[in-house]
Amino acid sequence: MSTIHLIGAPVDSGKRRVGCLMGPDAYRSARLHGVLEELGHHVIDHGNLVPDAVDLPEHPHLYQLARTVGWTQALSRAAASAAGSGVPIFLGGDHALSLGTVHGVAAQAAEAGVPQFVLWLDAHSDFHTGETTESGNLHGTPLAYVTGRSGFPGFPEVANPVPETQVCIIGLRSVDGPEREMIEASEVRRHDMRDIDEHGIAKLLGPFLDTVAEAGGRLHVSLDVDFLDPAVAPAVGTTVPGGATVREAHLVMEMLHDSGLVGSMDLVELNPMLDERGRTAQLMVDLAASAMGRKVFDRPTQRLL
Ligand code: B3U
Ligand code: MN
Ligand code: MN
Repeated sequence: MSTIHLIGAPVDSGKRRVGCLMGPDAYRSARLHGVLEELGHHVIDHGNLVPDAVDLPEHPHLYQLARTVGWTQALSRAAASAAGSGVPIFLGGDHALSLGTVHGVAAQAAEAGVPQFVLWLDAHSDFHTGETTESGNLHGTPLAYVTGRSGFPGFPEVANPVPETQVCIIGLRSVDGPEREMIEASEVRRHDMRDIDEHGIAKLLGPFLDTVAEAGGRLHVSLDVDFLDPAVAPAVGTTVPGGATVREAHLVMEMLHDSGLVGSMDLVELNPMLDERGRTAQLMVDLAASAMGRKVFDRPTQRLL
């Protein structure tokens, strides 16, 4: 059994459409704390973080740069301290929060002498830099930042970049042109929906988990709501049809639990304004429960909020 730190990260600065700031309370309303306790874990809810106050001039292209830098600083500190004493689960908030969480867990891993790996479950590759992003939305950039790319003015230095070979993205089906060029030239492992359809998701995830285990590594899992098909997870601003099924997502979570490798996790991009009777929040909580050890026969029948 583990100590689990629930850390609210109501980040809403990574894109224009607001609502993700309500995510942490939606997870609480869907009983995340109690569900994890019922699995035998020691669960501590640290409440919601606030961003550092950062004095940066408005950037001509990058939306809410100062606020996102402030979040990155605060989240990196919180992640580094929680990763040393249990499994932090970050309740988002949009995906810009991973600029900070991965920065922080990677710093703590480096200090502990453990290789840090990252599993990115997402329709998007989030591999833009501050220079390539067309939208200016920083939620589309965290993987480029934490792997050590340049083009992030005002952000903390990345002293412990995650090596590209230690990153795996699963679920891809929306990648912008410049991102595609960068990711194709990179050593990041990536699997799109076609790979899932042709091979089955277990065959994609299994070898990555083997690599983490062989390296004696620790895994950070970043779960974007849009990894899932919008038909089952409508509460997200950037819906992309053709996503993972409930079954595929649970299987991933169960394999993650069985591996014993998960050191930290982000639940991101839930926008409760767009939800239908809490079903997306509920599904995300159920997935987190599977990742923390709930078995298929223990899953409750669907209870809508
Ligand atoms: N690649 C686009 C869209 C996007 C990325 N992440 C999300 N949407 N959620 C961008 O704006 O960078
Ligand atoms: Mn994302
Ligand atoms: Mn996404």
